[in-house]
Amino acid sequence: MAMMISSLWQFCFLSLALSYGVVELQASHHVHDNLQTTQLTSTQPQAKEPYRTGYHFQPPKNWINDPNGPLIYKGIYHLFYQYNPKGVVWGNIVWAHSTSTDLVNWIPHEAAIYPSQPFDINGCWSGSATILPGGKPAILYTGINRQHQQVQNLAFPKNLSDPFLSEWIKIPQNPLISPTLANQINATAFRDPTTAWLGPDKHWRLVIGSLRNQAGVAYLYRSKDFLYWVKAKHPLHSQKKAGMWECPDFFPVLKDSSTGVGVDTSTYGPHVKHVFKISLNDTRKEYYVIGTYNPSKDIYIPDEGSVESDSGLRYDYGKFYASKTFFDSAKNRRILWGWINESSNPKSDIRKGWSGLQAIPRTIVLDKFGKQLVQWPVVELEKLRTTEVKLPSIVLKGESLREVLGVTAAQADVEVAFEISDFRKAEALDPSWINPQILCSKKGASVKGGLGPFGLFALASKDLKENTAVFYRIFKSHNNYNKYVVLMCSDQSRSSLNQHNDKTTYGAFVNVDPLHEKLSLRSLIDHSIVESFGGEGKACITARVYPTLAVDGDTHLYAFNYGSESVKIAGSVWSLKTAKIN
Ligand code: DQQ
Repeated sequence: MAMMISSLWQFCFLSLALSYGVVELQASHHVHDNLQTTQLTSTQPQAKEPYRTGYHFQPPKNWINDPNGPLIYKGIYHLFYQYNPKGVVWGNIVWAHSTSTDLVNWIPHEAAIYPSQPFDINGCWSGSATILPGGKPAILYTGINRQHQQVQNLAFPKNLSDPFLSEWIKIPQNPLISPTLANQINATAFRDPTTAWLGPDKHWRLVIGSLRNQAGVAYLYRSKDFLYWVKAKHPLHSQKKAGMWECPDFFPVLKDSSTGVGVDTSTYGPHVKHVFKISLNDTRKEYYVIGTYNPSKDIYIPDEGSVESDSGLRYDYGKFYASKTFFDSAKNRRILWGWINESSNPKSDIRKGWSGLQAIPRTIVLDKFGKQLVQWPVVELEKLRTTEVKLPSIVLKGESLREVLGVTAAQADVEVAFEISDFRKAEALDPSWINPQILCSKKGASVKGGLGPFGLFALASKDLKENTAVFYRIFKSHNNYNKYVVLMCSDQSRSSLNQHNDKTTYGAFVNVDPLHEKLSLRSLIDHSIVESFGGEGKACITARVYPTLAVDGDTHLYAFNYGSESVKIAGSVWSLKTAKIN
């Protein structure tokens, strides 16, 4: 039953402490040869392990990374993912497999694709699913062959009447696409085929990520029959000095986003734009561009100003990598999956027995101005909501803090909006502050301002010694004083008393006009994850944290305003049930 909590708001003032510096670690799948078969001796999941999540996708134990080949078949959602069956660090990679009817609760199956043939004996790496005309699913994936070359292989379900698609057969013609001397493709940088799409000539196309002379490259291949693939003369896209492009994704989005509907990958025409996304191996960041695709000529042109470099758009400005979308034909929506990797070292991963999770699947559409994408957790997640604590509209005075009581603060869904009525105290944005992450690191949650910081202390200990702060600051634009720039930050510097983790602070500018719009914030809090959606999904930041005090029942949630100007806050917080996952 919903519970009014105005009486439950607790009020106090806080004195502010120092800001913290940035520590940027490259947390990714490094190769630890000596640890690849190291796992807990117990076959059971670590039931009491405090960092296990309640509703994020993860197997009971071991290493996971990229989401692979998501699809829907006969009403069942399938998620495959990179998995090490023998250990807690990356290695021995297979396609593990789980299914769901609601994208929230998942049941495990045997690995769908695992090394067994000369063309994938050293690993079954990432790839995608394509639903062929007639509804038959096909999986294209990268195999690491005997010579340690990256080649592209095809597999089909063994039994199409099995909605769980439990067994997959690799076709005897594999590998279908190989690096050769003639095509001058780097054999150790040629991977992660996309979902294929049909062009107007009824020929299939797909893209494979690569590296050529330090440039990131998305090689385009065409095929009449899905078996014999020919490399196109020109890549679909490339970028100088970008380094290896992993896990490319290429898909259409409707220009008119008002219905929230998505479209099949083989859709083109004047009513759609095309999104091209890459995962940058060198920085472990993802960027996407929005542009126009001419399927007759296979030319893709990003819109003016749409770049896949440092100033480019990202799905998520925190921990989120190797992502992939698929078209959910049952509900006409495009869904995005992404891998959240750990911020801890292999030693602690071995201790906890697992490493890596998938972010909550998100619907993804073009924003109404056509300049960026907007993401939102799939609506099915809301069925985990239990107790609702309504936050009636109240004014958070400057330098104040209020606790939200009556929810399970370690496992919650927060939806709030902030309103500002007086903008005079907004600080001017220095023209040199172009990098939001650096700005958030300089101006962490404890640095007082005019308009902001205001937001949430999630996964907080009672005394706030530990907290993951998700907040906004509003600046006056330096070139137009009637305009305001909204900065969203996720400050992990105090997320844990344990000093051995990556506590990088993340940041993003959010394209919201706070003069005329409410500034919303949704945060999915799940023990060791805070996945936040700012400006109704215009900027997302995922934090991976390991509190030592703010664990389970000792976890607290606060709303705060450390700016000198008051802000209004209103919304709801729900306790979330635990999903049945694997
Ligand atoms: N992970 C896979 C590769 C991909 C990388 C190997 C991205 O196929 O390029 O596990 O995280």
